[in-house]
Amino acid sequence: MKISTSFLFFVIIQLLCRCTTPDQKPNIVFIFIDDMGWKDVGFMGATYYETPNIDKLANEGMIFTNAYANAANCAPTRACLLSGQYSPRHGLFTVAGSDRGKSEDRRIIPIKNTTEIALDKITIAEALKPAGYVSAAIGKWHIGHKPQAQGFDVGIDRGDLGYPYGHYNEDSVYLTDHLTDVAVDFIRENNPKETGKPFFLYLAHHAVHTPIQAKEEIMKKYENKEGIDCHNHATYAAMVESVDESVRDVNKALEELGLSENTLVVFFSDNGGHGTYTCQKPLRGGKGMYYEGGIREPMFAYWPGKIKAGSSNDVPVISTDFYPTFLELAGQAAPENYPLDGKSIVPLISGETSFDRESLFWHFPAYLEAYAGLKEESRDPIFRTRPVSVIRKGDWKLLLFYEEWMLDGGSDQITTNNAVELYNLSNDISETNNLSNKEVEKRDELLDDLLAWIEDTGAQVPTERNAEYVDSGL
Ligand SMILES: [Ca+2]
Repeated sequence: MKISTSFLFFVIIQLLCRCTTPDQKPNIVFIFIDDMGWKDVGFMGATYYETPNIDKLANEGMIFTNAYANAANCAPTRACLLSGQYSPRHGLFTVAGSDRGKSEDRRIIPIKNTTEIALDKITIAEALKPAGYVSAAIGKWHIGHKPQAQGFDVGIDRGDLGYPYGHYNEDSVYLTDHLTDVAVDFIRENNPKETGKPFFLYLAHHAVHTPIQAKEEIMKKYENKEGIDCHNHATYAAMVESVDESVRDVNKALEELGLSENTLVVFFSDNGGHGTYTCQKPLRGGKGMYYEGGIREPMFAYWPGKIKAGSSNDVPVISTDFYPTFLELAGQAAPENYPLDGKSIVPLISGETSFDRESLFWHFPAYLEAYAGLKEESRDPIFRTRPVSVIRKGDWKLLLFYEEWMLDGGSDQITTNNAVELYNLSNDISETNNLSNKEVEKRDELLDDLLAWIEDTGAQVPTERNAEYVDSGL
């Protein structure tokens, strides 16, 4: 076998790194994009959107093809990720009120939403503190009490930088660039080689969330480029490209400081892409829906020398997994008497291809009104979703809709009340073939597991009929 000189060099460097920094805990850089869909990046197959820097890191790390957000919209996914808990435990189910849309269109009374993580929750920043980490939350927070009240040493959101709304401040500085600069400054000022302390950087961009605003000079390129299917919005594409530049600049800072070999970089998004501007075909739906397009996310993990370059993993993972993952990397035990719903993915990034976990769950006892785009992909044209709980077990996915379940006879009428949808994702990733009346055994198995989980977590479920509802004949 011929061993190349570059490989030998790589091995020597690895050995040197290990010899010189035996106790160095890894830095963690979590790059969190807002509303970026599964297919919105090159490494997931996009060709209209250009993300060469993101793709480079993805292809030199491990791509996760079945990575899920805990929810189909912003705040609950963030709350789950930062608290390490599924939404029934913290009550943050949605953004603002759970009763969106018109009352006359809602058959059932949704569960009241909480808009902030309680201070007695132990966030990942609080849990990492005993391991000596300096933590920064830069960018979108969205879950109440400031990051500094939840264990972060640094917390800077757009309000602090002069962006009351939108992606430009009054000096015409673009928010994605601004947040990147703040993140790079944090890395430089907290270089572990100087401070002796590892860092956890939670860089949560406001891009590519509405309002869709981008930098003129990038936009021009896309205006002259032919779109493909629903990937054709020049401004949106330019927002995506600014995110790509951010990843480039953050990684460049790590390289310049010689930190790459001791830093895990994770790239992730909080929910599916906005149906008005993009789509995730072949996945069904987008932001706000509990079909795959609303919750499956682009994700990679990059760590040169530790994570095998060019690898991919199709094991289902979910945003609550990051908390125990980061704790394991930090060599820090989980907080006592504090349930964590995720599972460390360290074995997966280390090369294992299976995972001892049966199922993933979602609970969304709320309404999200429809908006332009993808209306034909939701269950009905009025709402992106109605109150629903979801389980994915193996290749199977079941959605339980509470209006029909609670008001139309529940399990007694299950074959006719349309309360349950069952899909086999292995041959129906687009969720077009509802098998709930064909694969009855599988349906009942998943339904039993889902109901048991609802009971275990004490999840509140909607039960009360809405007296203001008017049957529109849908
Ligand atoms: Ca979002």
